Amino acid sequence: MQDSVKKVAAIHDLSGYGRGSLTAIIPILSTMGLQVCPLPTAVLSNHTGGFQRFSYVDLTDSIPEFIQCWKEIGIDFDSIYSGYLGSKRQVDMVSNFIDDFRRKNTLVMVDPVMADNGEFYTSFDWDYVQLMRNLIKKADIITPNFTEASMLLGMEQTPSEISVRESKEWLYRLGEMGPEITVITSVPSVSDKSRTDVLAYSKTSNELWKVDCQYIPASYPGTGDAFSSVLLGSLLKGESLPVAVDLAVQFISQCIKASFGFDYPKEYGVLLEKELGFFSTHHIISDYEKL
Ligand code: PXL
Repeated sequence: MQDSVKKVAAIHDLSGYGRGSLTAIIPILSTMGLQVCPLPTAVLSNHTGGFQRFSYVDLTDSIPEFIQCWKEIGIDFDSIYSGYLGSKRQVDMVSNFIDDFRRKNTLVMVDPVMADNGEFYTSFDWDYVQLMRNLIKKADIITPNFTEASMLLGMEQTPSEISVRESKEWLYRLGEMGPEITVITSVPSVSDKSRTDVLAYSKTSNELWKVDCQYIPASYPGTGDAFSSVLLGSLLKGESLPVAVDLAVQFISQCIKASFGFDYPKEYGVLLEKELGFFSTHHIISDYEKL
């Protein structure tokens, strides 16, 4: 018998400080009324974006036994959501996990976490991009940022701007690589250099959507994980794609606005805890448009 709370297998690292990966994903999805079942890929003292150093325990060798226990329990997941992986070997493990645990209605989201602002995160490289190209074939939905999207498309340099025609082409080409839905974040806006867009494409309905975001001159690590979590949670709760994207943009913008006025290091992350109440109030859909 199914229980009434949907379950998400969340395959990400646990970074003890900095409000990224599981420390953002768990509170967000839980507050949205979903059960998060974490499959930790690595344990870090803090994320790798901006601190002097970090400690790192790669959990690759523990994963097979971990998954075997889940198989023995017989857990049925409503969603499988992967992000920051702890080693290249883990990509195959995630791929097999999807094959083993996917059911008819399981929503598989792959966030190809590997780069931002035109650069790889520490310890990612072009071999990893190739592995991600294979993994996204199995995804229902992918959520690359602008840099990751350009890398998946094989561009050595991430462009600093993009026309509407080119961005549509990016979405179609990423769709051809496998996923049913492609969502690209942090796309530089054509019409207004002070804004960024989130673009979404659904292959079956052949529709393209855009939600634009006010630019705030600060980038906080972990907001990509928070964005994808709100998007996934909203889809699992039955929202349409444009509404789910819109809600994710609203939540992230609110988190950034709540944090920006305080003077503390950006690598500590947005003040997520102050904004989780967002999910207990009704939201007006603000700003999506068809491309
Ligand atoms: O937010 C992406 C992310 C996830 N996990 C770790 C990271 C980063 C980005 O820097 O370092 C460990």
